[in-house]
Amino acid sequence: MTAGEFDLEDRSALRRVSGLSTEIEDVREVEYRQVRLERVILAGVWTSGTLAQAERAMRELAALAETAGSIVVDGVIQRRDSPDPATYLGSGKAVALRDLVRTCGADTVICDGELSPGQLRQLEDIVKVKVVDRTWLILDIFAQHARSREGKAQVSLAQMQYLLPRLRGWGESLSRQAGGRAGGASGGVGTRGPGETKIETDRRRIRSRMAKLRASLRDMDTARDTQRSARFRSSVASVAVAGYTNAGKSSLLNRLTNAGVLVQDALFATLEPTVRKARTPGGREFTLTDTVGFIRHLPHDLVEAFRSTLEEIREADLILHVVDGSDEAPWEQIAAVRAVLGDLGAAEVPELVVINKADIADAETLAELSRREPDAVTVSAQTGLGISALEFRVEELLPRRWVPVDLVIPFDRGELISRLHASGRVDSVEYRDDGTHVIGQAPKDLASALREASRA
Ligand SMILES: Nc1nc2c(ncn2[C@@H]2O[C@H](COP(=O)(O)OP(=O)(O)OP(=O)(O)O)[C@@H](O)[C@H]2O)c(=O)[nH]1
Ligand SMILES: [Mg+2]
Repeated sequence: MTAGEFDLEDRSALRRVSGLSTEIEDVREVEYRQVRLERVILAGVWTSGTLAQAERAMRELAALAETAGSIVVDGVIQRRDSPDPATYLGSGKAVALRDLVRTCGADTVICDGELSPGQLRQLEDIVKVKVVDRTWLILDIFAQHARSREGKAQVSLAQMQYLLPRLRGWGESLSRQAGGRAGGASGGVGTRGPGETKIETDRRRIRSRMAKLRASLRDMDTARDTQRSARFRSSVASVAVAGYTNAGKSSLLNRLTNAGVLVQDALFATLEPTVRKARTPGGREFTLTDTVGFIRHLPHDLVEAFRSTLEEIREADLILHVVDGSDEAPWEQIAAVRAVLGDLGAAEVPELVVINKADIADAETLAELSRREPDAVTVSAQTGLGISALEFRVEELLPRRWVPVDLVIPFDRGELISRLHASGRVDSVEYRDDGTHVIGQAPKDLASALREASRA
């Protein structure tokens, strides 16, 4: 059994139990819209773009729902200029949706998009089953998949941020208070309903929980900074593997490094960045980091929560932007990924587009992709096609923070020559009476160590 398979079992077991991280427990007591759904109906509003795009969005929503563990029984789209401010779908369509819910025996409706607290509540009042939105669905998948302490804390934080304005009754109590003031009645303790007091308490509890989470995340961040700067001092170049969810980032990392990272035909299989050492064909060492996948409209709270993890991408020397070549419209994924990269301040990092899944991709799509992305490399992480060409491209694109060395190193400092082989380049070696005469290129810190040794 590989480590990956073990992860997988672990994960399904988690899902059966509750699919929640312990950190969120106190929020659940208040109101937690779990997406531990059995039978769901998807609902979308098609406001712009082509029908094909609208349908793709719904298929993606279905894939997300399935990843969260639900069975999709049906899906409906309504064409509208904009979602209904009160009920998301128009009120007539909302009633039709209620009938569909009844007929199918569905227990949840998932709306494509991010709904306001009011929209969620009002639509729920009509369809009479739980209503959640795409944002919550993604947050839920992240909660199911988070495994490290940091990942769990990040997801909890994003979930609480999302829940805070959506606590049941929250809207009503606010308007009650405002109404009281407008009517000239004296505000104050006596005029507040008992419900509000409870909500205020819940809100305070969540806020203080969030503050604690933020503080512990800051600590973890400091620890990672230390690791990162250690890596930086060693002048090892870093490559981040980024891209749309399910594009094959982990598969590529495995192919390039034999890392054994969990690969799954599921969205957001990877949440924790995995760092592995790799080597270019020329023998240069670099680090390769697997990262969380992106998606259209990645919930903003999640991007914020994962910002520190995603910093790996911003500080990389090179981004391998993995694209699923077998997708119907991979260029839409490319655009979505670049939008998130821009959001993260990583737009300036050199990017190499890697078109993956060439083994199952449609020839026309591949041709269209190479037309749009002429510098892209086409590979299959599965079959190994194009991988060595990719490795050579990576070698070319890695920055050379090296300085030339031409020195005689005493024989008892042979380890320095080995380090030069590993992290620099050796052009010639000649054994002389006074030591090893080596000519090559070395990262700065190694170059100074070599210089010092040659003086001794
Ligand atoms: N046919 C084919 N399938 C591939 C290839 N690369 C990856 N896959 C499949 O695509 C699915 C997703 O692969 P992953 O490597 O988990 O993708 P990822 O980008 O890491 O996904 P997340 O971590 O969920 O964002 C898996 O079912 C893989 O087996 C490929 O080159 N060809
Ligand atoms: Mg992955």
